Amino acid sequence: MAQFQEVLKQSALHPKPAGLVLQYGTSGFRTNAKQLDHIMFRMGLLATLRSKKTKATIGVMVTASHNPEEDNGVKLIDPMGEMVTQDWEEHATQLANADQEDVLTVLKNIIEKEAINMSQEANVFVGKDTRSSSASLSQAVLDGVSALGGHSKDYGLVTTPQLHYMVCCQNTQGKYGEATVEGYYTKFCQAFIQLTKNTSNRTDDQKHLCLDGANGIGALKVREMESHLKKELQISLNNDGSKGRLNHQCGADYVKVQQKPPTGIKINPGERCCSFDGDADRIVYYYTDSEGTFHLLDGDKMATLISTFLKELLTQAGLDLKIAVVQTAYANGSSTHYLENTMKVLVRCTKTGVKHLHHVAQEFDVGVYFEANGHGTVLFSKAAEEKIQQLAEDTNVNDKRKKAALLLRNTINVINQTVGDAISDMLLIEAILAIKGMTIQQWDTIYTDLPNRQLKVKVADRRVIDTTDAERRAVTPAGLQEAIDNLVKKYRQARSFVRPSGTEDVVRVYAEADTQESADALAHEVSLAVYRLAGGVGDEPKPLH
Ligand code: G16
Repeated sequence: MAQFQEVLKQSALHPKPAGLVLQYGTSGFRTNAKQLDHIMFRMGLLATLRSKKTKATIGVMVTASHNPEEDNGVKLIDPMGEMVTQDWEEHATQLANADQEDVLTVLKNIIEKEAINMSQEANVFVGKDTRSSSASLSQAVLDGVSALGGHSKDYGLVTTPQLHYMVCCQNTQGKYGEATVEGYYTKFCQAFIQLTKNTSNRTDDQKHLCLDGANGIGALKVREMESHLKKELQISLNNDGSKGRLNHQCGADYVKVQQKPPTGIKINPGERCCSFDGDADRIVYYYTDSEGTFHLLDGDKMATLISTFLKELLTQAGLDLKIAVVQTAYANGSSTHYLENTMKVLVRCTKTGVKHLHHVAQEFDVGVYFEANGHGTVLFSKAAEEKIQQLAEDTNVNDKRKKAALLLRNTINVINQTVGDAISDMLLIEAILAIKGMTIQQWDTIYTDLPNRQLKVKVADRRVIDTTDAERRAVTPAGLQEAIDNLVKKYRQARSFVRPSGTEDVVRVYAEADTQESADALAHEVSLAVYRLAGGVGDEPKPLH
């Protein structure tokens, strides 16, 4: 076939470095940008096949999100805007690692296995973040699409959730919104303005938000969006990319892991602030109090605020819909305890990666899912949306129920249900705080986090660590889980687990306990156990204090 000849020809222009093996990780391939050209070309090929198979538009986002500037990566987006399915992740890994001369064979195997009709049209949307490597890497994706005769649309610089939104809009014939960045701003900002319009006593302080854009794409897009907010939200934008480096001592990951404010930002006591990550799919909030103490409100606090708000509205609306919160092992023990015991909400735990949380959240009428790192959103089942819509239009219900239904309807419209989205989450949180007349300090006191610490350990091959029970227990290497269990016993209210990262070449260590000193000591001791039992490289981990 002429198409295959073209693939062969083009593939030779995007050669794979000899011996390089990469796995499809937590959210696609991710490593130093210099090693990714062939991966991008091949993901262009794969997205074209996926489009032919699903008879729908597929998305390819070039970004390494929270990783350092010199890394890059790729995320594949399925027709409804969700992450690509797990069986296609396997195809992706095979295609990515095929030797140059085997690319066609692997491609043909996928075509045969998936019974793809090669005469079916294909359509692929491509987007990229602000990394300097993203321009040529996204061109490699476009080359892959055209080599197989697919159509593509290059959205250029967009946030990851914006591209998810575009794909969903395109495949639902505009029912979810218009597949343009303007359409995105219009949809979410209008819903925000509707939600906040009757919050009459909102002060200027409440309308003002300090934002750290991580020197990335989120900053550019917030600038673009500002006029749509009609001054109902006034954002002071810091780390907008004009000076600092992407994710360097700033951004949601830095703030969450380091538990301190980003550099390049002056925070007044009590001021409400938030940070986006490098591709604006994560957000965390924070403030400093009058004594200068830093307070972090992470994904768990957001999940709690949002689920409380939704539960109250559902009760007021008299709608019997099942709501659940989906978390990962990183969720602070206090948040799970509060949700289960005070809020009486069903809580489920999954492996790290929004792709896992998203699927579990789909099992409920209203599924609120958040990773502690600030990656999350809310999913409403079709039936739940219909019930809310019917009630909002019903002329025979009392004012209280009607008001709740209208608020719920606008809440649905402010949420990007395709994936966790820092911009949409920010608008949702700001609207909830405005409606509840709540300050960030009041939100913070809903429950008190258990002190915790996250560390990274470098090992020769992080795949020697295998986990079970939603990553809460290590199965290999031998003796590691036993060592962790013994260390945890030394501390009060303690918990710890380890897992190989799916986005960085490290093992992540998490520990929590009744005091910060204990959490730090436990995290360090568990890091040492990982270093010794899982083949640590470089210097032994040092104590934090
Ligand atoms: C990605 C995933 C998140 C995950 C994070 C860290 O985020 O989308 O679900 O929590 O990686 O994963 P890991 O601990 O496996 O490195 P992002 O924002 O970097 O795309």
